[in-house]
Amino acid sequence: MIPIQNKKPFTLVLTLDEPHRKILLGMKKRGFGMNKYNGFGGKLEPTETVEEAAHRELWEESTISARNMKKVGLNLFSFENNPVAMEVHVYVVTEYDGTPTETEEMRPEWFSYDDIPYDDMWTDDRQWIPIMLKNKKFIGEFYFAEDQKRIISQVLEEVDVV
Ligand code: 6OG
Repeated sequence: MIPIQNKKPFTLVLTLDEPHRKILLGMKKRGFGMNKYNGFGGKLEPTETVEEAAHRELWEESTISARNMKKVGLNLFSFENNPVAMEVHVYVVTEYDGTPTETEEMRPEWFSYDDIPYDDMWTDDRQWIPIMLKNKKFIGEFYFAEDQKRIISQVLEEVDVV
């Protein structure tokens, strides 16, 4: 168990085009996770709720505005020799306004559910994204080696309520 004072909240939004079985990912152009595809998200501003932050980050990084948003998962990421864990709240969006557009942080790109670029993503993603795409909810805990690639230990469960 990771003590609560050492967890920092983050958001992560996956936008799905369900009729066409496509997922919107962004190539991260800078900062933590640079050169990896991921959903859109980030840290919370001091006065916002997690969901408000999820909407704002999606807008700031892809220029789309979510019309719906469903909480589907919670991932706790910790790294060897780093006392602060990331508590990442995962949301799915299926309806939005606007067109995904490249920003300073992200280059958006649609991928078929059958062609998700897991080799260019965080190592944990290939484990929980398939659960999410089956419309299931999950809670995960991943402890990474210092190289930020190898997962030393993990727990991942499907749940009814996140
Ligand atoms: P900024 O530094 O851009 O927020 N994030 C992760 N996402 C996945 N899929 N796997 C991980 O495994 C992750 N660690 C962090 C949370 C960082 C963004 O990256 C996500 C945030 O959306 C370790 O503010």
